[in-house]
Amino acid sequence: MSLKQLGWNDFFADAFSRYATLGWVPARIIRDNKISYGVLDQEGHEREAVLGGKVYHDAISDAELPAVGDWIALEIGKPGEENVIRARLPRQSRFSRKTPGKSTQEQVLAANISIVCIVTDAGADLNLRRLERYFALIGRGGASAVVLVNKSDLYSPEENNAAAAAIQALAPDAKIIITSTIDGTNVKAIQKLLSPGVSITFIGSSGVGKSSLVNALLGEKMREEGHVNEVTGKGRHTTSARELILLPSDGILIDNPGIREVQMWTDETTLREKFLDVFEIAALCRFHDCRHGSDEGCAIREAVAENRLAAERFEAFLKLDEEIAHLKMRLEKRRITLERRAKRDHRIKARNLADRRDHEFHLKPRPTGL
Ligand SMILES: Nc1nc2c(ncn2[C@@H]2O[C@H](COP(=O)(O)OP(=O)(O)OP(=O)(O)O)[C@@H](O)[C@H]2O)c(=O)[nH]1
Ligand SMILES: [Mg+2]
Ligand SMILES: [Zn+2]
Repeated sequence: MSLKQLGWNDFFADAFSRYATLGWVPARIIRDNKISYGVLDQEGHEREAVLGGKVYHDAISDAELPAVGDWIALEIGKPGEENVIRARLPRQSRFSRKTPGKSTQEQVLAANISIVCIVTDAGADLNLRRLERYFALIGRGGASAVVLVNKSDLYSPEENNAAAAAIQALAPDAKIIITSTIDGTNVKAIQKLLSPGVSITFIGSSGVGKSSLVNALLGEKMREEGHVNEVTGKGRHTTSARELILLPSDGILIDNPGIREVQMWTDETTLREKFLDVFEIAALCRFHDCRHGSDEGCAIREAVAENRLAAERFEAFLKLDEEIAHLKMRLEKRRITLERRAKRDHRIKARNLADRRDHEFHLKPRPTGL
C-alpha cells in the first residue's frame, strides 16, 4: 500500500513537510473511538492513537479536532507507549453538519472526501426538503454530490425514475443513480466513481442501505481476491461508528451511521434487555450459578441443541459481561473527555468575555477636560 492509495497528494505533502524533521509520520484517521482514534499509516498498519495535548488545546471548536478522513502527523510511541497525534493537516474538503441541539457548533462527519453519496429510496425515505439540506451541506464542504436511489427492487421503474427526476430537478449538477444491493442494479456504476486515492462517504437515514452498498462494493473486490469481510455482517445491523475502509486498488469508502445516530448501546440495562429471552431460558438451568459451559442440566445448551436458541445469540450472550465491562470503561472515558471539553469551553467563554470587556472599555468616551 502507498500513501497515494490512501488519498495522499502534494497538498498534504506540503503541509506535512515541517513535521517530517521531527520524526513524525503521516497517517490517516480511519475511525473515531471518541477517546482514541484508529489510524492507518504508510505501511498500511492500523494503529490506535491518542490526541496530543496541543492539538486538543489549540482546537477552538470541535470541528477543529481530527475527524475520520483527516490526515495527521503521528508520533509513533516506543513499545508499550501510546501513539500520539501531534498535528492535524489542513483539510481539502469536508462534510459537516450542525451539531444537533447546539445551533452554532459544527460537527465534521468526514474530512478530505471527493464525493458524498446521499442514499435514499423512491418510497418512504424520499424527502426532497431533507435532500435540499444535504445538498446545501455538501456544497459548503467542497465535495461533489451523488444520490443513490437505492432499494430499486422494491419499487416500479416508474417510481424509481420519478424519484430520480425530482431529485435531479433539485440539484441539476448532481449525479443520480438508481441502485439495488439485492439484485445488484448499478453497483458497477457506483464502482466507476471510485479510483485510487478517491474518498467517498455514504450518508442518509438509518436503514436505507449505506452499509449494504459499502459491502456490495467491498464484496466485488473481496470475491475477486477470495476474502471475506463484511461491514454489516448477517441481517440488520445498525452502524454505530463512522469508519473508513480502504479498497487498495480502487479508492476509499467511509461508512456512516444513519444520520439520526440513534445511540443503541446507552447503558447496561438496554444491553441486558436485548437478552431477556436468553435470561428467561437461563432461569431454567439446574444450577442457579450455571456457567452454561459444561455444567449439568444447562437449559441454554439444551435450547441451542434443539435449535430454540441460535448459537450466535448464545455466544453474544456469553460475551455480555465482557461487553458491559467494556461499555462502562468507555462511558467513564467519555465522561472524562466531556469534563475536559467543558473546562475548555468554559475557558473559551471566559476569554471571550474578557475580550468583550476590553472592547467595551475602549469604547467608553474618553474623559474630557484633560
Ligand atoms: N430490498 C432491498 N433491501 C435493501 C437494499 N439495500 C439494503 N437493504 C436492506 O435494508 C436494511 C438496512 O440496510 P443497511 O445497509 O444496514 O442500512 P444502513 O443505511 O447502513 O443503516 P444504518 O447503519 O442504521 O444507518 C438491511 O436489511 C438490508 O438488507 C436494497 O437495495 N433492496
Ligand atoms: Mg450502516
Ligand atoms: Zn446453563
